[in-house]
Amino acid sequence: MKRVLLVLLALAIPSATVPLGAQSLLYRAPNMGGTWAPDAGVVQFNFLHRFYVYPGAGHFVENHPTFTLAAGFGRGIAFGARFATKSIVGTGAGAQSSNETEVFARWRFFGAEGREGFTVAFAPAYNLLAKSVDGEASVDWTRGPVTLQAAVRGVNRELGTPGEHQVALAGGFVARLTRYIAVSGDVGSFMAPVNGRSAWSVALNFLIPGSPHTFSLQASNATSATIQGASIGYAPTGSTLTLYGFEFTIPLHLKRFSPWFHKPAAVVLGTAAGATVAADVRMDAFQFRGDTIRIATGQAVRWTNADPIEHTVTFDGTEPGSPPIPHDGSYVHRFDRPGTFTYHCTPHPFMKGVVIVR
Ligand SMILES: [Cu+2]
Repeated sequence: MKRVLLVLLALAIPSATVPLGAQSLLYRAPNMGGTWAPDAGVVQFNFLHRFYVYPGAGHFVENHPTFTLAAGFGRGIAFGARFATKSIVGTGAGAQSSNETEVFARWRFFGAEGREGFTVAFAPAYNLLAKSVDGEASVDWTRGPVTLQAAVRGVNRELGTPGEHQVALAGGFVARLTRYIAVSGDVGSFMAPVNGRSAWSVALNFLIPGSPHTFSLQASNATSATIQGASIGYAPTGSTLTLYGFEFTIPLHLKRFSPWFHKPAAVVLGTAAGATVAADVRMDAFQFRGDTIRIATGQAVRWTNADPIEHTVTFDGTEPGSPPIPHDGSYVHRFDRPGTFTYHCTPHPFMKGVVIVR
């Protein structure tokens, strides 16, 4: 039993490390760009949603979402965009809109997200609302359960001000309490402070077991996750104004979508072992079509799965059954003794059939 547990543990560890190439929130504080670059062939979609509840009887809720979409091209290079629909970066002088869009590239030229030691990345960006060339240099340092992060940000035209050059500094940390839960926080500020409005955040982060997804619950005073948005708070430092929210990270492996474009090769499971295939049974719309089949001893039956999900042929007696049969796959089985062989589908036990062998 102990040995079984050890084997299970050994299997669990690699799966827990899956999100490392996928901007895990267990390795990045909420307002930090970090050093992540999706692996080649992976599109990363992050949904950050923060909201502010106005005090008073109305409890009016103001929403501040930021969508991040980035594609990995290998060698630590990613291209992406952020779109924030209600950014305070878009208020004040020079603002036409609260819709803030930032396009960026990131080159992680040293280390890897979540690896022990230092990781370094550079991210040039362009903020379309501010018409500003921005950039961020990020360093992460990981040792065991702790990751420390630092960033230097340059902004060519700061929005919400007369559009001056700006430099911001930011720092954050992540502490992993377990393999699945971490706490994180950060603070960042423009260095020629505008109303002293530094940005801060704290978060409780979760890896969703058995998935590549991470989720966080956050409090912050920043209204967008762009280089500019993550460097400025919604209210002067020292005020109690706090936005609450969450972030969800979704890596999409493009090869998962290949069935959209390529018909997968038909899989044939089992073997007739030289016998004649005397009957065909289609698995279609969660039914075995031809639910009673009559064959002679030494003949074989072929089941073909026409459904887009997997089915099995699992005998109720001692006759060996099939592994999961994929879409368009088939399973062939030879019956060497006479009898009545009832069977069902393991994932869908209401699917039933009979083979009568004379
Ligand atoms: Cu089934």
